[in-house]
Amino acid sequence: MRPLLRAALLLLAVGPVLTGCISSFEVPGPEETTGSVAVPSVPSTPVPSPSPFTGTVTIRDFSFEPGDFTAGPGAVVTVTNTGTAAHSLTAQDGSFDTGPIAPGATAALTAPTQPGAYSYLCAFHHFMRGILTVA
Ligand SMILES: [Cu+2]
Repeated sequence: MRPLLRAALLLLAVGPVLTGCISSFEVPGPEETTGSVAVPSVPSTPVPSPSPFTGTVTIRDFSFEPGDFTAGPGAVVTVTNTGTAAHSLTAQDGSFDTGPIAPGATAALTAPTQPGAYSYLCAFHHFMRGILTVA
């Protein structure tokens, strides 16, 4: 490609972008005057006190990571299945159950409100086990 033609094409590509930037600086949006900061929404945990575990349990083929974890009463735990088979995170006493989680899918698990240690397993693979401690 000839250098002159190349420069002209570059100018055509960049020109509208520069114009857009300049006009947006001249006209501030109404959201800039409110002072509030939008935070990306994460499922809020209706927990009366801060929970020591606020993260995510990741299911791999075939284990929970972490298998043993602690959550606050009623805390919402995100369970992500990164494996290639469907899994679940199911309390042995039936107090919580994500139901089947398809490969690549995410489920929300609400911890029991009663403090204690809850053994859980995968309903499909009973050798996949862990303990959710509510404290
Ligand atoms: Cu499983």
